Amino acid sequence: MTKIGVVLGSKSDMPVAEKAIGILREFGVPFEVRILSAHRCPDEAREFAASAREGGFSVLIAFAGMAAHLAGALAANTTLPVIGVPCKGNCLDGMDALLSTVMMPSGIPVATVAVNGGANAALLALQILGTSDKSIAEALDAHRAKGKAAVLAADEEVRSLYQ
Ligand code: RP5
Repeated sequence: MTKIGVVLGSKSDMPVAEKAIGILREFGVPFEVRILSAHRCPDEAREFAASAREGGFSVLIAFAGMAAHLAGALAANTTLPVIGVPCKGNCLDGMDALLSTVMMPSGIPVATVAVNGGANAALLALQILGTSDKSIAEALDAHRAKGKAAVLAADEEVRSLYQ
């Protein structure tokens, strides 16, 4: 089966990446985790992206904070779908990373999720794979059904508490 690439700009992005890794484990989809900075090791980041398709990857998820150029730098070197996750740093509430990730020039798209949106990044990657893999599509339907059941159970609880 095809793999998802989980690429972090720094080890310090791991708490956000773990949200994605948890989802990918839950779905049992193969993935690989790398730490490759667009700024501190640009040659290695470029080489990874340029060889990702032949390396068996179908989608890349990039986690980076501050001047978050990792998703864009990967996208510049592959036509695989790249999902960018802006990570909140110590200042500016993640707006720095959000704008750096989302404001890509025309021709080089990055599908950007919310600041610290690791779970949605994994789900979006799975949805991309689910366009051609029926078992992943069915697992996504089951995941949605679980989310719906949790909300309806919470609704039932508050209604009984506050009637
Ligand atoms: C970015 O700079 C990384 O993705 C990280 O979010 C941020 C800070 O990196 P460290 O100084 O913690 O390694 O490139």
